[in-house]
Amino acid sequence: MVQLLAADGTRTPHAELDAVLEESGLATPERLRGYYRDMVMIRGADLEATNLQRQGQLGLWASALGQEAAQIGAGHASREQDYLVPTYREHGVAWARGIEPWRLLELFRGISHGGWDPNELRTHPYMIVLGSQAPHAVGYAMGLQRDGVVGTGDLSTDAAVLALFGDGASSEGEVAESFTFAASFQAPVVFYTQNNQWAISVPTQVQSRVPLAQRSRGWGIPSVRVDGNDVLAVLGAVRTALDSARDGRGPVFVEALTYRMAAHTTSDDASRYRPAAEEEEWAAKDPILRLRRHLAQLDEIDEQFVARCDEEAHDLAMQLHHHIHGMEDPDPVHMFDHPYAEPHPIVDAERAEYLEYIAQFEDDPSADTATSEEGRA
Ligand SMILES: Cc1ncc(C[n+]2csc(CCOP(=O)(O)OP(=O)(O)O)c2C)c(N)n1
Ligand SMILES: [Mg+2]
Repeated sequence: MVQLLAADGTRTPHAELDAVLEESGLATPERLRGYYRDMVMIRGADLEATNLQRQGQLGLWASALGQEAAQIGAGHASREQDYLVPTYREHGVAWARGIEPWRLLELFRGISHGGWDPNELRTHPYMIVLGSQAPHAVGYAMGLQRDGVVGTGDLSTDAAVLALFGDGASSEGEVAESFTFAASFQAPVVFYTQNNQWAISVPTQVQSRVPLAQRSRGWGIPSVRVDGNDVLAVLGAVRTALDSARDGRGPVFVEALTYRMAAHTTSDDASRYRPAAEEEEWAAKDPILRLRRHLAQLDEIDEQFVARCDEEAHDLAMQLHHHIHGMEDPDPVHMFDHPYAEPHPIVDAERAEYLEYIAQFEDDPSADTATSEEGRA
Protein backbone atom coordinates (compact mmCIF):
# COMPACT_ATOMS: atom_id res chain seq x y z
CA MET A 1 0.00 0.00 0.00
CA VAL A 2 1.35 3.40 -0.96
CA GLN A 3 1.42 5.81 1.97
CA LEU A 4 3.09 9.22 2.05
CA LEU A 5 1.59 10.45 5.31
CA ALA A 6 1.52 8.24 8.39
CA ALA A 7 -1.35 8.61 10.86
CA ASP A 8 0.81 10.93 12.99
CA GLY A 9 1.43 13.17 9.97
CA THR A 10 5.00 12.02 9.31
CA ARG A 11 5.98 12.25 5.66
CA THR A 12 7.53 9.24 3.93
CA PRO A 13 9.45 9.94 0.71
CA HIS A 14 8.30 8.14 -2.45
CA ALA A 15 10.47 8.79 -5.49
CA GLU A 16 7.83 8.37 -8.19
CA LEU A 17 4.88 10.12 -6.53
CA ASP A 18 7.03 12.88 -5.04
CA ALA A 19 8.18 13.75 -8.56
CA VAL A 20 4.55 13.90 -9.75
CA LEU A 21 3.48 16.05 -6.81
CA GLU A 22 6.46 18.35 -7.25
CA GLU A 23 5.97 18.80 -10.97
CA SER A 24 2.21 19.28 -10.77
CA GLY A 25 2.40 21.82 -7.96
CA LEU A 26 -0.37 19.87 -6.23
CA ALA A 27 1.42 19.66 -2.89
CA THR A 28 2.62 23.18 -2.08
CA PRO A 29 1.95 24.27 1.53
CA GLU A 30 -0.77 26.61 0.26
CA ARG A 31 -2.46 23.76 -1.61
CA LEU A 32 -2.21 21.54 1.45
CA ARG A 33 -3.93 24.17 3.56
CA GLY A 34 -6.58 24.36 0.83
CA TYR A 35 -7.21 20.61 1.04
CA TYR A 36 -7.42 20.89 4.82
CA ARG A 37 -10.05 23.60 4.48
CA ASP A 38 -11.90 21.58 1.81
CA MET A 39 -12.06 18.55 4.09
CA VAL A 40 -13.25 20.57 7.08
CA MET A 41 -15.90 22.30 4.94
CA ILE A 42 -17.27 19.12 3.43
CA ARG A 43 -17.33 17.39 6.81
CA GLY A 44 -19.30 20.34 8.20
CA ALA A 45 -21.78 20.11 5.33
CA ASP A 46 -22.03 16.36 5.79
CA LEU A 47 -22.79 16.57 9.53
CA GLU A 48 -25.40 19.24 8.86
CA ALA A 49 -27.01 17.07 6.17
CA THR A 50 -27.40 14.29 8.74
CA ASN A 51 -29.00 16.79 11.14
CA LEU A 52 -31.37 17.94 8.40
CA GLN A 53 -32.38 14.36 7.70
CA ARG A 54 -33.12 13.89 11.40
CA GLN A 55 -35.26 17.03 11.28
CA GLY A 56 -37.30 15.49 8.49
CA GLN A 57 -35.89 17.86 5.86
CA LEU A 58 -34.07 15.25 3.75
CA GLY A 59 -35.42 11.87 2.75
CA LEU A 60 -32.06 10.22 3.29
CA TRP A 61 -28.37 11.07 3.64
CA ALA A 62 -25.34 8.95 2.77
CA SER A 63 -22.49 10.31 4.85
CA ALA A 64 -18.93 10.46 3.50
CA LEU A 65 -17.42 10.99 6.95
CA GLY A 66 -13.91 9.55 7.03
CA GLN A 67 -13.54 9.47 3.25
CA GLU A 68 -12.61 13.15 2.87
CA ALA A 69 -8.97 12.59 1.84
CA ALA A 70 -9.91 9.86 -0.64
CA GLN A 71 -12.42 12.25 -2.22
CA ILE A 72 -10.79 15.67 -2.00
CA GLY A 73 -7.52 14.08 -3.20
CA ALA A 74 -9.14 12.33 -6.18
CA GLY A 75 -11.19 15.39 -7.12
CA HIS A 76 -8.17 17.69 -7.14
CA ALA A 77 -5.99 15.10 -8.88
CA SER A 78 -8.29 15.29 -11.90
CA ARG A 79 -7.69 17.98 -14.48
CA GLU A 80 -10.45 20.33 -15.57
CA GLN A 81 -10.92 18.59 -18.94
CA ASP A 82 -11.39 15.17 -17.28
CA TYR A 83 -14.84 13.66 -16.88
CA LEU A 84 -15.78 12.23 -13.49
CA VAL A 85 -18.44 9.57 -13.02
CA PRO A 86 -19.37 9.34 -9.35
CA THR A 87 -21.53 7.14 -7.18
CA TYR A 88 -23.83 8.54 -4.45
CA ARG A 89 -21.35 9.21 -1.61
CA GLU A 90 -18.95 11.46 -3.49
CA HIS A 91 -19.54 14.73 -1.62
CA GLY A 92 -15.84 15.61 -1.37
CA VAL A 93 -15.31 14.88 -5.05
CA ALA A 94 -18.31 17.07 -5.86
CA TRP A 95 -16.89 19.86 -3.70
CA ALA A 96 -13.51 19.64 -5.43
CA ARG A 97 -15.25 19.86 -8.82
CA GLY A 98 -17.17 22.99 -7.78
CA ILE A 99 -20.58 21.46 -7.11
CA GLU A 100 -22.17 23.42 -4.26
CA PRO A 101 -23.27 21.21 -1.33
CA TRP A 102 -26.85 22.51 -1.42
CA ARG A 103 -27.25 20.77 -4.77
CA LEU A 104 -26.40 17.46 -3.09
CA LEU A 105 -28.85 18.14 -0.30
CA GLU A 106 -31.61 18.92 -2.77
CA LEU A 107 -31.00 15.54 -4.38
CA PHE A 108 -31.34 13.78 -1.04
CA ARG A 109 -34.45 15.84 -0.32
CA GLY A 110 -35.90 14.26 -3.42
CA ILE A 111 -36.72 17.48 -5.24
CA SER A 112 -33.94 17.72 -7.78
CA HIS A 113 -33.69 15.59 -10.89
CA GLY A 114 -29.97 15.21 -11.36
CA GLY A 115 -28.57 18.15 -9.44
CA TRP A 116 -26.19 19.85 -11.86
CA ASP A 117 -25.22 20.22 -15.49
CA PRO A 118 -22.75 17.36 -16.18
CA ASN A 119 -21.26 19.16 -19.17
CA GLU A 120 -20.60 22.39 -17.34
CA LEU A 121 -18.76 20.79 -14.42
CA ARG A 122 -17.62 17.71 -16.31
CA THR A 123 -19.03 15.58 -13.52
CA HIS A 124 -21.77 13.05 -14.15
CA PRO A 125 -24.87 12.97 -11.93
CA TYR A 126 -24.77 10.80 -8.80
CA MET A 127 -25.49 7.15 -9.54
CA ILE A 128 -27.34 4.90 -7.06
CA VAL A 129 -27.55 1.71 -9.11
CA LEU A 130 -24.30 0.01 -8.10
CA GLY A 131 -21.78 -0.43 -10.88
CA SER A 132 -24.06 1.07 -13.53
CA GLN A 133 -21.78 4.05 -13.98
CA ALA A 134 -18.75 1.92 -14.88
CA PRO A 135 -19.90 1.09 -18.45
CA HIS A 136 -21.02 4.72 -18.87
CA ALA A 137 -17.53 5.83 -17.87
CA VAL A 138 -15.83 3.43 -20.27
CA GLY A 139 -18.17 4.44 -23.08
CA TYR A 140 -17.37 8.07 -22.42
CA ALA A 141 -13.66 7.29 -22.41
CA MET A 142 -13.97 5.49 -25.75
CA GLY A 143 -15.77 8.58 -27.03
CA LEU A 144 -12.82 10.74 -25.95
CA GLN A 145 -10.53 8.44 -27.96
CA ARG A 146 -12.70 8.95 -31.01
CA ASP A 147 -12.77 12.70 -30.45
CA GLY A 148 -8.99 12.66 -30.78
CA VAL A 149 -8.27 14.10 -27.31
CA VAL A 150 -6.24 11.15 -26.01
CA GLY A 151 -2.54 10.49 -26.49
CA THR A 152 -1.75 13.59 -28.54
CA GLY A 153 1.21 14.28 -26.28
CA ASP A 154 -0.33 17.39 -24.71
CA LEU A 155 -1.25 16.51 -21.12
CA SER A 156 -2.80 19.92 -20.61
CA THR A 157 -5.59 19.22 -23.12
CA ASP A 158 -5.79 15.44 -23.42
CA ALA A 159 -8.61 14.02 -21.32
CA ALA A 160 -9.43 10.94 -19.28
CA VAL A 161 -12.36 9.61 -17.26
CA LEU A 162 -12.39 8.87 -13.55
CA ALA A 163 -14.95 6.16 -12.70
CA LEU A 164 -15.72 6.01 -8.99
CA PHE A 165 -17.36 3.08 -7.22
CA GLY A 166 -17.34 1.33 -3.88
CA ASP A 167 -15.84 -1.97 -2.74
CA GLY A 168 -19.27 -3.59 -2.86
CA ALA A 169 -20.06 -2.20 -6.29
CA SER A 170 -16.77 -3.65 -7.55
CA SER A 171 -18.42 -7.10 -7.37
CA GLU A 172 -21.12 -6.10 -9.86
CA GLY A 173 -21.05 -7.70 -13.30
CA GLU A 174 -21.03 -4.30 -14.97
CA VAL A 175 -17.66 -3.54 -13.43
CA ALA A 176 -16.17 -6.77 -14.83
CA GLU A 177 -17.66 -5.99 -18.25
CA SER A 178 -16.25 -2.48 -18.03
CA PHE A 179 -12.78 -3.88 -17.32
CA THR A 180 -13.09 -5.99 -20.48
CA PHE A 181 -14.04 -3.08 -22.72
CA ALA A 182 -11.56 -0.71 -21.14
CA ALA A 183 -8.70 -3.21 -21.54
CA SER A 184 -9.66 -4.30 -25.05
CA PHE A 185 -9.91 -0.75 -26.33
CA GLN A 186 -7.22 0.70 -24.05
CA ALA A 187 -9.76 3.32 -23.03
CA PRO A 188 -8.49 6.37 -21.09
CA VAL A 189 -10.29 5.51 -17.86
CA VAL A 190 -9.17 5.25 -14.26
CA PHE A 191 -11.30 2.99 -12.09
CA TYR A 192 -11.21 4.34 -8.57
CA THR A 193 -12.56 2.30 -5.69
CA GLN A 194 -12.90 3.76 -2.25
CA ASN A 195 -12.65 0.61 -0.22
CA ASN A 196 -14.41 1.93 2.89
CA GLN A 197 -14.44 -1.64 4.33
CA TRP A 198 -18.19 -2.08 4.14
CA ALA A 199 -21.00 -2.49 1.63
CA ILE A 200 -23.85 -1.73 4.03
CA SER A 201 -23.37 -4.69 6.46
CA VAL A 202 -21.11 -6.82 4.23
CA PRO A 203 -17.37 -6.46 4.96
CA THR A 204 -14.89 -6.24 2.07
CA GLN A 205 -13.38 -9.65 2.93
CA VAL A 206 -16.65 -11.20 1.76
CA GLN A 207 -16.42 -9.38 -1.59
CA SER A 208 -13.01 -10.68 -2.54
CA ARG A 209 -10.42 -13.31 -1.55
CA VAL A 210 -7.63 -11.05 -2.80
CA PRO A 211 -7.02 -7.32 -2.29
CA LEU A 212 -9.45 -5.51 -4.62
CA ALA A 213 -6.54 -3.83 -6.39
CA GLN A 214 -5.38 -7.22 -7.65
CA ARG A 215 -8.65 -7.99 -9.39
CA SER A 216 -8.10 -5.83 -12.46
CA ARG A 217 -4.73 -7.46 -13.19
CA GLY A 218 -6.44 -10.49 -14.71
CA TRP A 219 -7.64 -8.10 -17.39
CA GLY A 220 -4.17 -6.69 -17.90
CA ILE A 221 -5.15 -3.46 -16.16
CA PRO A 222 -2.33 -2.24 -13.90
CA SER A 223 -3.35 -1.29 -10.40
CA VAL A 224 -2.17 0.36 -7.25
CA ARG A 225 -3.43 0.32 -3.67
CA VAL A 226 -3.07 3.55 -1.71
CA ASP A 227 -3.85 4.76 1.76
CA GLY A 228 -7.13 6.56 1.14
CA ASN A 229 -6.85 8.56 4.37
CA ASP A 230 -3.64 10.11 3.09
CA VAL A 231 -4.53 12.99 0.80
CA LEU A 232 -1.02 13.15 -0.68
CA ALA A 233 -0.91 9.48 -1.66
CA VAL A 234 -4.35 9.80 -3.28
CA LEU A 235 -3.38 12.95 -5.16
CA GLY A 236 -0.15 11.43 -6.43
CA ALA A 237 -1.60 8.06 -7.41
CA VAL A 238 -4.75 9.37 -9.09
CA ARG A 239 -2.90 12.12 -10.98
CA THR A 240 -0.33 9.55 -12.17
CA ALA A 241 -3.07 7.14 -13.27
CA LEU A 242 -5.12 9.80 -15.06
CA ASP A 243 -2.07 11.19 -16.85
CA SER A 244 -1.09 7.71 -17.98
CA ALA A 245 -4.62 7.11 -19.30
CA ARG A 246 -4.83 10.48 -21.07
CA ASP A 247 -1.43 9.77 -22.60
CA GLY A 248 -2.94 6.77 -24.38
CA ARG A 249 -1.50 4.06 -22.15
CA GLY A 250 -4.87 2.52 -21.30
CA PRO A 251 -6.87 2.02 -18.11
CA VAL A 252 -5.59 1.91 -14.52
CA PHE A 253 -7.26 0.70 -11.36
CA VAL A 254 -6.69 2.53 -8.07
CA GLU A 255 -7.94 1.16 -4.76
CA ALA A 256 -8.00 3.65 -1.89
CA LEU A 257 -8.21 2.07 1.55
CA THR A 258 -10.40 4.19 3.76
CA TYR A 259 -13.26 3.87 6.21
CA ARG A 260 -16.93 4.78 6.28
CA MET A 261 -17.00 6.35 9.75
CA ALA A 262 -20.77 6.80 9.82
CA ALA A 263 -23.54 4.31 9.13
CA HIS A 264 -24.26 3.34 5.53
CA THR A 265 -27.02 5.94 5.36
CA THR A 266 -29.33 7.60 7.85
CA SER A 267 -31.57 4.51 7.46
CA ASP A 268 -28.85 2.22 8.80
CA ASP A 269 -27.60 1.38 12.29
CA ALA A 270 -23.99 0.24 11.94
CA SER A 271 -23.78 -0.83 15.59
CA ARG A 272 -25.88 -3.85 14.59
CA TYR A 273 -23.05 -5.38 12.58
CA ARG A 274 -19.67 -3.82 13.32
CA PRO A 275 -17.68 -3.59 16.52
CA ALA A 276 -17.03 -0.26 18.24
CA ALA A 277 -13.34 -1.21 18.51
CA GLU A 278 -13.06 -1.12 14.71
CA GLU A 279 -14.60 2.35 14.60
CA GLU A 280 -12.14 3.53 17.26
CA GLU A 281 -9.20 2.07 15.38
CA TRP A 282 -10.15 4.05 12.28
CA ALA A 283 -10.94 7.22 14.21
CA ALA A 284 -7.23 7.31 15.05
CA LYS A 285 -6.50 7.35 11.29
CA ASP A 286 -8.78 10.36 10.64
CA PRO A 287 -7.71 11.96 7.36
CA ILE A 288 -8.32 15.55 8.50
CA LEU A 289 -6.33 15.16 11.68
CA ARG A 290 -3.54 13.52 9.70
CA LEU A 291 -3.14 16.44 7.31
CA ARG A 292 -3.32 18.91 10.18
CA ARG A 293 -0.51 17.05 11.97
CA HIS A 294 1.54 17.02 8.81
CA LEU A 295 1.06 20.76 8.29
CA ALA A 296 2.00 21.33 11.93
CA GLN A 297 5.21 19.36 11.39
CA LEU A 298 5.98 21.60 8.41
CA ASP A 299 5.11 24.62 10.56
CA GLU A 300 2.61 25.60 7.88
CA ILE A 301 -0.56 25.86 9.95
CA ASP A 302 -1.54 27.92 12.97
CA GLU A 303 -4.41 28.04 15.40
CA GLN A 304 -6.06 31.01 13.65
CA PHE A 305 -6.22 29.13 10.36
CA VAL A 306 -7.71 26.07 12.05
CA ALA A 307 -10.28 28.24 13.86
CA ARG A 308 -11.16 30.10 10.65
CA CYS A 309 -11.79 26.82 8.80
CA ASP A 310 -14.05 25.67 11.63
CA GLU A 311 -15.97 28.96 11.52
CA GLU A 312 -16.39 28.78 7.77
CA ALA A 313 -17.65 25.21 8.04
CA HIS A 314 -20.12 26.32 10.69
CA ASP A 315 -21.31 29.18 8.45
CA LEU A 316 -21.73 26.77 5.54
CA ALA A 317 -23.76 24.43 7.74
CA MET A 318 -26.01 27.32 8.79
CA GLN A 319 -26.48 28.39 5.17
CA LEU A 320 -27.49 24.85 4.25
CA HIS A 321 -29.84 24.72 7.22
CA HIS A 322 -31.62 27.92 6.18
CA HIS A 323 -31.64 27.02 2.51
CA ILE A 324 -33.29 23.65 3.10
CA HIS A 325 -35.70 24.83 5.82
CA GLY A 326 -36.75 27.73 3.59
CA MET A 327 -37.60 25.59 0.58
CA GLU A 328 -41.10 25.52 -0.82
CA ASP A 329 -42.47 22.12 -1.76
CA PRO A 330 -42.24 21.73 -5.53
CA ASP A 331 -45.35 21.09 -7.60
CA PRO A 332 -45.38 17.26 -7.80
CA VAL A 333 -46.44 17.38 -11.42
CA HIS A 334 -42.94 18.63 -12.35
CA MET A 335 -41.66 15.08 -11.97
CA PHE A 336 -43.13 14.37 -15.39
CA ASP A 337 -41.23 17.23 -17.07
CA HIS A 338 -37.81 15.69 -17.65
CA PRO A 339 -37.85 11.93 -18.27
CA TYR A 340 -37.67 12.69 -21.98
CA ALA A 341 -36.40 15.77 -23.78
CA GLU A 342 -39.48 15.80 -26.01
CA PRO A 343 -43.16 15.11 -25.34
CA HIS A 344 -43.92 11.43 -24.90
CA PRO A 345 -47.42 9.89 -25.06
CA ILE A 346 -46.89 7.49 -22.13
CA VAL A 347 -45.55 10.27 -19.90
CA ASP A 348 -48.46 12.50 -20.99
CA ALA A 349 -50.95 9.77 -20.06
CA GLU A 350 -49.27 9.22 -16.69
CA ARG A 351 -49.28 12.96 -15.97
CA ALA A 352 -53.01 13.18 -16.78
CA GLU A 353 -53.75 10.18 -14.56
CA TYR A 354 -51.72 11.65 -11.71
CA LEU A 355 -53.44 15.05 -12.00
CA GLU A 356 -56.80 13.30 -11.78
CA TYR A 357 -55.58 11.38 -8.73
CA ILE A 358 -54.37 14.41 -6.78
CA ALA A 359 -57.52 16.35 -7.72
CA GLN A 360 -59.41 14.03 -5.35
CA PHE A 361 -57.61 15.59 -2.40
CA GLU A 362 -58.28 19.20 -3.32
CA ASP A 363 -60.51 21.01 -0.86
CA ASP A 364 -64.14 21.27 -1.85
CA PRO A 365 -65.19 24.80 -0.75
CA SER A 366 -68.86 23.77 -0.27
CA ALA A 367 -67.78 20.86 1.95
CA ASP A 368 -65.76 23.29 4.07
CA THR A 369 -68.80 25.53 4.59
CA ALA A 370 -70.95 22.58 5.59
CA THR A 371 -68.38 21.48 8.13
CA SER A 372 -68.02 24.89 9.67
CA GLU A 373 -71.79 25.35 9.83
CA GLU A 374 -72.12 21.96 11.49
CA GLY A 375 -69.42 23.06 13.86
CA ARG A 376 -71.36 26.19 14.81
CA ALA A 377 -74.55 24.22 15.26
C1 LIG B 1 -27.54 -2.85 -8.35
C2 LIG B 1 -27.79 -2.49 -6.94
N1 LIG B 1 -27.92 -3.45 -6.01
C3 LIG B 1 -28.14 -3.13 -4.72
C4 LIG B 1 -28.25 -1.82 -4.33
C5 LIG B 1 -28.51 -1.46 -2.87
N2 LIG B 1 -27.31 -0.90 -2.29
C6 LIG B 1 -27.16 0.44 -2.18
S1 LIG B 1 -25.68 0.87 -1.55
C7 LIG B 1 -25.22 -0.74 -1.36
C8 LIG B 1 -23.84 -1.08 -0.82
C9 LIG B 1 -22.74 -0.52 -1.66
O1 LIG B 1 -21.50 -0.66 -1.04
P1 LIG B 1 -20.20 -0.07 -1.69
O2 LIG B 1 -20.17 -0.29 -3.14
O3 LIG B 1 -19.06 -0.60 -0.91
O4 LIG B 1 -20.33 1.50 -1.50
P2 LIG B 1 -20.47 2.33 -0.13
O5 LIG B 1 -21.95 2.41 0.15
O6 LIG B 1 -19.73 1.60 0.91
O7 LIG B 1 -19.92 3.67 -0.41
C10 LIG B 1 -26.22 -1.59 -1.80
C11 LIG B 1 -26.15 -3.06 -1.76
C12 LIG B 1 -28.13 -0.84 -5.33
N3 LIG B 1 -28.19 0.47 -5.06
N4 LIG B 1 -27.88 -1.19 -6.63
MG1 LIG C 1 -18.11 0.28 0.66
